[in-house]
Amino acid sequence: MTLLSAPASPFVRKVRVLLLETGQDDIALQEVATTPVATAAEVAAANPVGKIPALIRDDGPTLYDSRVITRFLDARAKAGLYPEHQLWDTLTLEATADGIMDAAVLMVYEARVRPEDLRYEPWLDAQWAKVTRALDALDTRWMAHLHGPLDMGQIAIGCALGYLDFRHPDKDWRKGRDVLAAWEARFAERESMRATVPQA
Ligand SMILES: N[C@@H](CCC(=O)N[C@@H](CS)C(=O)NCC(=O)O)C(=O)O
Repeated sequence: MTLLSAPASPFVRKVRVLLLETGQDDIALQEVATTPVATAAEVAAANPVGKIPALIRDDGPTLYDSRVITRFLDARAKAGLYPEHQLWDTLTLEATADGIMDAAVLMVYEARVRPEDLRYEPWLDAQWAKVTRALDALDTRWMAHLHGPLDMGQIAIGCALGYLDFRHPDKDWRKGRDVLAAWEARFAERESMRATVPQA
């Protein structure tokens, strides 16, 4: 199987961390360069909405959207990263992480892809407001879950926070969030996280 990937993508990183955590080393990574205004041909062929990651399978149709791929690979390894007893919490936490990534990635596209005279500052501010609301929710609702046994919600949050450091260091997401920052510092020490630090 082949994973269409990019070294900076936080959504791809979720899949790569899961692969390392579950010892699945039989999946090839194929790096692609794709943006909303220049979709790579292999990405368009694999995923009609033109996004990575996409998992091209030998034994069935291509899977896309990181949440579908991680669920598939977790089931394949019988790893239990979507534990039945707290499934809806794990999925909601993963959705929170994906929402942070969506907003943070869109902010990068706004700055890099959109011509300067077409940029709209209130839109950027609104994306960042989504991120800060989600971070506040982590602080108030999710810390006990984050400190529990490893699951896909934690992996996704680790990747989302890592992406904020990578692309939006000036925003200083740690400010006023000491507990979350301490959790992130510990989580970032995992071998799987160290091996997948985003690269430009
Ligand atoms: N919901 C998707 C989001 C994936 C996503 O936004 N990937 C970015 C790279 S980080 C992408 O492929 N962007 C290209 C585009 O938006 O056309 C997932 O979880 O896989």
